[in-house]
Amino acid sequence: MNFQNLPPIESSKTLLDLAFRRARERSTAKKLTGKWLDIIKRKESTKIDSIKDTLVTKFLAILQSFPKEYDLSSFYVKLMNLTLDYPVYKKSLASVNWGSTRIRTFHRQYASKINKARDRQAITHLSKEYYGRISSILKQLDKHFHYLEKSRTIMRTYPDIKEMFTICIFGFPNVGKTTFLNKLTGSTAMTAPYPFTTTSINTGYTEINGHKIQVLDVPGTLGRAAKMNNIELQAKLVVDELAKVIIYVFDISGESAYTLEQQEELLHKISKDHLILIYLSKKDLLSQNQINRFPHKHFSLEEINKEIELLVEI
Ligand SMILES: Nc1nc2c(ncn2[C@@H]2O[C@H](COP(=O)(O)OP(=O)(O)OP(=O)(O)O)[C@@H](O)[C@H]2O)c(=O)[nH]1
Ligand SMILES: [Mg+2]
Repeated sequence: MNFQNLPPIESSKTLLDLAFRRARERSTAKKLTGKWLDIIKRKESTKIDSIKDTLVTKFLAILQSFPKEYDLSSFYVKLMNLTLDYPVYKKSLASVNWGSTRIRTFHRQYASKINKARDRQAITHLSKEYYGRISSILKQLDKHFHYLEKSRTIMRTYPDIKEMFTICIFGFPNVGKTTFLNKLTGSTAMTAPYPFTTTSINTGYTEINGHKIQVLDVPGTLGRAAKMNNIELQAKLVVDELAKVIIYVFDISGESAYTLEQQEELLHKISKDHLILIYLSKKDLLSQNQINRFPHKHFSLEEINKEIELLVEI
């Protein structure tokens, strides 16, 4: 599922302004002839049709493009539950559906009443009543539109994950995770000499012995259990749910500002449930002595490739 193309959601006021403006334009577009009362009826009918059409079309676009549970893999359902207030999200979509039905019902009722009206005053009165009802529906929907728009901005940061053998690159900020992703997969994700460069999950792909492999570079996490932000939550879910192997990147060059002990603590946390391969980055900045003193078994890029080759065959 590609979450990048979800349409932006306007406020109730913007939608109403648009619907009324289009209605005015449509009702004055054609010069009508015939009996005076019929002309008024046709003008008003055109307006109320146009308002219904504009709004229902907009609502349908929302309902068709915003994902529902049955459209998604369990990973994305969990991701939505983790990063959104999922019951509120579902209620907001249900409310848009309710709004669409109400607008069509009112439209049918008022179209019929206007058609039967006998004088200009009655038609004007009915039109005003219809506009009032539509405005009231839109007012009730405003908070739901607002929540869907907020959800959209969160969903836009979701990674485009495929169901295939997945490796995660993990570690503290600025240790060289994205640089390693680029080396492993030949991708060109952005790297920079400061922490938190990667603000959403980078994906790269590589092929080993005919097996396609997805490599996810998750943003530098500080491994805080509580109060994780949206991206940290995504990172944790990716690691917990998808990773067959984690490549844990250590930086002991002093560039990343985290001590060996801090990096070991995070490694310890994730080691319990995962298969880990340690990669020592920035070796060009280290002396042979420093490398020798590093207390963990670590793998070069070529060795990591070989290990993955073995794992993917299993
Ligand atoms: N000298 C040297 N610098 C490296 C190496 N690997 C990464 N760097 C540098 O370290 C800095 C951080 O690298 P990134 O790959 O952006 O680090 P990251 O872990 O993805 O950082 P965040 O996304 O911010 O968490 C960049 O300036 C890289 O050029 C390396 O092997 N040697
Ligand atoms: Mg990065």
